[in-house]
Formats: sequence, structure tokens, C-alpha cells
Amino acid sequence: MYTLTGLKLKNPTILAAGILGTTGASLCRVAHEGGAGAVVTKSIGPIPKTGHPNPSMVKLDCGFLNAMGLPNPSYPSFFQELEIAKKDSGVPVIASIFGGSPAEFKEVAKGLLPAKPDAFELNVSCPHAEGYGAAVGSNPCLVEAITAAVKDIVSVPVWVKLTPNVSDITCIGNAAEAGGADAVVAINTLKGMAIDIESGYPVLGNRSGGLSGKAVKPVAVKCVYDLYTALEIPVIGVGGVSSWQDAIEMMMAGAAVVQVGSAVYDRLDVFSEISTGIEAFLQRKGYSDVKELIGLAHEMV
Ligand code: RRO
Repeated sequence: MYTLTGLKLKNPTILAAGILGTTGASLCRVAHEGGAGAVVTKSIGPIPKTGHPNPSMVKLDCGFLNAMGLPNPSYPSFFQELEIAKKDSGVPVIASIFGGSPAEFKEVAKGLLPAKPDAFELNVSCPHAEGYGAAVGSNPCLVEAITAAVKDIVSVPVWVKLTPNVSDITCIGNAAEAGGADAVVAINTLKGMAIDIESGYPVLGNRSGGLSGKAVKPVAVKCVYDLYTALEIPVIGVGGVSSWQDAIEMMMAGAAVVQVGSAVYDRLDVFSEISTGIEAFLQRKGYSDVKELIGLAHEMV
């Protein structure tokens, strides 16, 4: 059993926000068939949003580029899905929420609270969402105020998901911690673009978007490494984790647990595969507890 901000996880893998998280049934499938230790919902906001025009997601050699544009039915319509996930998944369910201001974050958190999410993940980091996302998450004062506003009305843990699209992610991590965050999640997607050379058009309907998958893993590892040094609260590592080796690398950088996103599109049981691989690695190396791995790279001088 792993304990993270007071939540009990059967293994250190969590479904990242935005992947198979739009219905209660799909969240349950990731828990039951995939073996995830916990699941995070798609980010839910104050009003319904249809998202950006298609194509909104493309597969590249090095990962995925998306500009979904925060499509979601808004919190009143998502409420029942959260209830289903809570009732049937058998794992902690974390509600990812977004808004454009502390008041909007508070409104969404308050609206979802009666469905009893085990934690909230505040998404202040979508790279291509006008008025929401990275514009909010690159402003330390706003990140602190949003975190404090949600902490003020909930008693469950609050995690803050950070953007790598800033010059110093530790400054934003510090702001989240000052606002009372129980953990930070690093990283959301990295700003990117792809162009079709036959037509000359950018391939995404939104023109640019956020890069995830293998290409971003070294960026995520460095962000986690820096945050581990700068903060007292746990760091949850996400970005390009698709194997147990990636998960261990992220933990050695300082991640208490990992989230898995893009790799789920290849195989749902990536969570079981990662947790089995970690156990075997611990045994082979003679570690008695996974905690011995967390931040290990910092000791290697
Ligand atoms: O919906 C999206 O376009 C999206 C979100 Br909310 C996010 O946090 N990160 C991302 O790459 N896409």
C-alpha cells in the first residue's frame, strides 16, 4: 500500500487527467482492467465547452500533440459520472477541475464536493486554453490565490498541476505550496506545433497545442528533480512515463508516485505492468521500500 497525501493507493501508478476520464465507466475500466492505483478525471469547468476544432489530436513519431480545448460538460453534468467512478472503481478518484479565477475554481470544487472525490487536482496548466490554463498557471499570485480558495472550502487533499511552459517551475510550485497545496503534479503538456508540408497548414485545428509522450520525459524528469529540491510537499511525476523503467527514473528524480497519460492509448494494462516491474526492480536491487528510490538521484554527487 502506498500513502499519498493521506490517500491509500494499491500501487504507485495513477491515470493522468484527460485520458479516458470523461465517464464514470471509462474511469472504472482503467482501474479494473488497467490496474491503476488511482484515477484522475478529465478536467471539468464551470460551463460546458465543446473544445477546439478538429483535428484536435495527432500522433507524432515522438508522442502526441493535442489541442482538445478543455471539452467538458461542466460540473453539474459531470456530477453523476464522478459518483459512478466513486461507487464502482474501487480506487481513489481525483477530480481535475479548471476555471479562470479563484472564484470559478471554488464554484466547481463546491459543485463536485457532494460526489465525494478523494482529492482535487487543480488544472492551472493547459497550454492552449484562452483565459484558463497556462496563462493562469504562469502567474504565481494567481496560483497561490486559486489554491488557497479551494483549500478554504474542501477538506480532501488538493493537488496542483503545473505547466512546464514557464522559465522557472519551482517558482509556481512554491506559490502552490504557499496556497496550501498538498502535492504538486508535474508536468502538463509542453507547447508545440506540427505542420503538414504538402499543404503548408498546421495540422491541429487550433494550429498549436500541447506535446505529451516520450519526447517530454526528460523535461518532466528535470522539472520533478527541481521541484523535489524546492518544495516540502510531494511531487507527482507525469510526462512520457510508459514503462517501469520510466517510472523508476521519475521516482529517482523525486516523484512520490507517477501518473500515466499517453501510454494508455497503446495498452490499458500499462499500470499493472509498471507496478509489477517496480516490485521486481526493488527485489533485484535489495530495496525494502519504494521510498528508498524517491529522490535517490539527489544523493548521487
Ligand atoms: O483539453 C485540453 O486541450 C488539454 C488540457 Br485541459 C490540458 O490540461 N492539457 C492538454 O494538453 N490539453
